[in-house]
Amino acid sequence: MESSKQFGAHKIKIVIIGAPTVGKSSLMKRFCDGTFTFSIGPTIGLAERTINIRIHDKDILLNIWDTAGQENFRVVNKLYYKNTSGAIIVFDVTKRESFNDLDWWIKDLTDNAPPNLKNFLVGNKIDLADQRIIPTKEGQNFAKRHDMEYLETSAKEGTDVEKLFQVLAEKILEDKSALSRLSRGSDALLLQPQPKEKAKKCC
Ligand SMILES: Nc1nc2c(ncn2[C@@H]2O[C@H](COP(=O)(O)OP(=O)(O)O)[C@@H](O)[C@H]2O)c(=O)[nH]1
Ligand SMILES: [Mg+2]
Repeated sequence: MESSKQFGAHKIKIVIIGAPTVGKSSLMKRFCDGTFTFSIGPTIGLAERTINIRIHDKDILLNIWDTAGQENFRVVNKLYYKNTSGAIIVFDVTKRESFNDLDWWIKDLTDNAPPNLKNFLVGNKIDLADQRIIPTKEGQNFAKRHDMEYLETSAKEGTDVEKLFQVLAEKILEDKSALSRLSRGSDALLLQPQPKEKAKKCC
């Protein structure tokens, strides 16, 4: 009997966390819709989107969770992190406080998410070059200390946003322990293949 795995698409859950206004929703919107809005606001937190991407000829459903304003009160609950395979931890390169907040977010992730995640540290808003406070090297060093990948993005210009989601999904798929979680968790269903023309569309 042929395995249904051959015909299904893996669903991978990732979460986006970080201080308010660093651009979490904007990164998700840029990736899912290819657009940018100057004021998104916490009330229109995008909650959860699923997008079909292809990695090494495999259809992958990337399920992305965005906070809906609860980060203002630092009360992201366990459900948010449940069955996640990776996290994007965002700071704003023009705001020192958002960089200082990273320790809190990493602790929240470690305390509440499954172990062995693939994580990316992201310095967003690099289009605001003249307002930059956090140098690339500082971001890189922080990421290295916490065993994370590092990338700088602009949700406004679209710089490296696609790369961020794509590479994170690739790293998750490469990791055997993350993959075993995929086939165990309730978020890790093997789904029917998506039609090709639907690739890169949120549902
Ligand atoms: N210049 C610039 N502004 C951005 C960027 N990303 C987000 N913003 C703006 O920063 C504000 C907060 O963005 P939002 O995505 O709501 O942040 P969140 O609270 O982390 O979800 C909004 O006014 C966005 O338009 C970026 O890359 N560059
Ligand atoms: Mg938001």
